[in-house]
Amino acid sequence: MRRLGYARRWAAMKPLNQADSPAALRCDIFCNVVDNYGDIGVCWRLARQLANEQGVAVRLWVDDLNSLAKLCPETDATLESQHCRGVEVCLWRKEFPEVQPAELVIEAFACKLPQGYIEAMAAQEQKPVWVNLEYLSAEDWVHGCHGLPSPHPGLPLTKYFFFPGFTSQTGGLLLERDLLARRDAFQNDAAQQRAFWHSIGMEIPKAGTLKISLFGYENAALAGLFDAWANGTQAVLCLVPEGRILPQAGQYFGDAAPCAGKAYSRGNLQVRVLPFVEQERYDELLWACDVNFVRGEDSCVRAQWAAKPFIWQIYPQHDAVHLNKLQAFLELYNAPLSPPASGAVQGLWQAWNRENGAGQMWPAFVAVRGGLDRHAQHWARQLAENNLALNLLDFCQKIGRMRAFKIDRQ
Ligand code: TRH
Repeated sequence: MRRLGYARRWAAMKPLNQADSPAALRCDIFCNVVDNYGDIGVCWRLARQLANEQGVAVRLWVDDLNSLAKLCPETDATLESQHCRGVEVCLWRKEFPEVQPAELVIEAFACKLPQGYIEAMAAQEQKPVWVNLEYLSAEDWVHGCHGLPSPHPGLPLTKYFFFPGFTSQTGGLLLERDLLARRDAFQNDAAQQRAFWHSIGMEIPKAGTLKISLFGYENAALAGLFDAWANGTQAVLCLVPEGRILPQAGQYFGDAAPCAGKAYSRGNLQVRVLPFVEQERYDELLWACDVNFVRGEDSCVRAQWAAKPFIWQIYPQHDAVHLNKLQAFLELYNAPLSPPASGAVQGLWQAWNRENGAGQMWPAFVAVRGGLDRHAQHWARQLAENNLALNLLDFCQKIGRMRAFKIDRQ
């Protein structure tokens, strides 16, 4: 896929970033990459937003630069420290250097901070605000835990739990200031859409073609879903970014080595394999499609900002606890829907996550697409009122151990 030059666009931007000024708030974000791209995806997005929208001097400590390089290709995975898109990116090694802790310390997803760093935090006269940014969940218990303090057992430090979420009793979701305006501009501008399709080597698909993006983990239900699309009455174009589900997509068409650029077809189904693109470009794919299959955490949130019907493959956990998380979200998301629409979403999402019967559930889902479109737009507008980065900065000021700094609410 052609690069659209985000790096250049970023470099040309008027620097909102006050990171060089002595007044800039300093923030360290710690990211331990467990697997996939969700941990670094969330941290990288938050880091960019704090730096570029709020003028915060952000240092992102990450233990796997290769993962970051997938999301931000100008990252040099051989460097200990570098600046990318307004963020100081540092390799988090086991032997952690002696550094002065920042005023705001974000430990992502309960990764364990280096002991020396914790001691250095405790030694500061003005203790940093220490926040554990948690995983996203729609479960009710989150309301009671968001913002809770956890005093350190042996040091004069308190860590606070900060939960992203979908209601006003949570920390909200990551949303860049201009995202929804950029989305609307894209969706109302044929030239931008044409540029997107050209960038993946295609013309704008014919009217009436259902465009679907498919980002997911391995899923035994894929063949049944492909059958439903291939045998359906409507033309379907399915765009599959390179990743864990791709081998199965290739297998369906008898190709043991599917890769970016390849195309397949059967009946009414056309499949196109796309390269994994840098994080800022992934949104365009979601905006350009009519229905989006997403996974994990961050792509699921992006699908919600795209305001299109979507199907979420949740990150699988032991003892199927993820299915409770899935159901909690479904109940919240489906609440305003009519019974047929709610039943269709419930049916397809459960089938996709249980890896069984997604093809059978597809016709009911696609039949209520108009209502789902309207719901998705309303849902995105409602969620946009609860912005995680702003909430996080407000939270820091509220707990009152930090000097005053300006929060830009534009
Ligand atoms: O990669 P994931 O499966 O991440 C998961 C989840 O976050 C899960 O909660 C966590 O526990 C686990 O990782 C360790 O899915 P997620 O969260 O959607 O992250 C994918 C990121 O990749 C997201 O930031 C979007 C980005 N992306 C691109 O930048 N380019 C692309 O082409 C695509 C398809 C995705």
